[in-house]
Amino acid sequence: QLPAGSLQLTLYQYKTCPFCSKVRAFLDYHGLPYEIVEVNPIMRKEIKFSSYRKVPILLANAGSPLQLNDSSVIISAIKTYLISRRNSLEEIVSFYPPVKTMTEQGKEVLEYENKYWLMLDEKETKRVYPVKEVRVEEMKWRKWADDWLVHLISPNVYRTPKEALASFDYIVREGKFGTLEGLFAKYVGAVAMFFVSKRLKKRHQLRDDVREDLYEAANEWVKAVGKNRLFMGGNQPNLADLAVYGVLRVMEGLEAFDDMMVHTNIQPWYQRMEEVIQK
Ligand SMILES: N[C@@H](CCC(=O)N[C@@H](CS)C(=O)NCC(=O)O)C(=O)O
Repeated sequence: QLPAGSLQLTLYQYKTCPFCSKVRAFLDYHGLPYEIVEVNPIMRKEIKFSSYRKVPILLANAGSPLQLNDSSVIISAIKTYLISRRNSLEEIVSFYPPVKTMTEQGKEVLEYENKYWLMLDEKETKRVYPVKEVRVEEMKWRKWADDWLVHLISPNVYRTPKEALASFDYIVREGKFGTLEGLFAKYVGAVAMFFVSKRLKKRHQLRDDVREDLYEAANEWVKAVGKNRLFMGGNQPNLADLAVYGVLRVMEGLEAFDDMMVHTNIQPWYQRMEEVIQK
């Protein structure tokens, strides 16, 4: 583990963004201190310094300043750095190069190679992943959190006009908005996202009742963890536990979250996650 104070971290985020929440869950669980810069989602002045236009962005200083983009790259790179001090953080980050790819919709996007892979040597791998299967499983479910679970959020939290308004009320309350801006964002945002969420529902082929997909996902996760361990990582969460928890957490306080707690088996695992992260 790191000697205290040797990694200076600044997280640029929207508080209610699932990718940012995932990074916070990871940093909090590992006891890494960091500063937060809440980004105003309308002007995004705070991240004008960056050519990468999304959040989260993590500025890391382990001797020299370095910008890390993409939640899964951030998590894999820092985790690698915590386990193995063979390479500088800069070298580790270079193992996750951005590549241009096409989405199914024909849109050009940046993806990061190897983003679920920790850059460990044989000895470190044995220590962290005593059997190969747990490494494969962790990667599979981290990817599932990014590629499936996150897509269930918008259709669920903007499902009805009332829910869309409640969601935006929460986003504005938690986020960084000017007074007028916030009022504007709340009503215009809620109406816009109500319609956008219908499009997202179609794009990701969710069922008509989007709750069904959310419940199924939650139960699928609980089933994957199984009855014989507290977390997917065993007695302690692994990166998949942290990812799933980080994503689901952004729905806290909203109807979709309460419904999920009532109608699925996820609560005991979720509470265990809350406990280990608060510690
Ligand atoms: N793959 C990225 C996705 C990040 C992302 O989509 N962030 C959203 C906020 S939830 C964003 O910044 N969107 C602004 C934009 O796309 O212009 C990650 O895992 O960090």
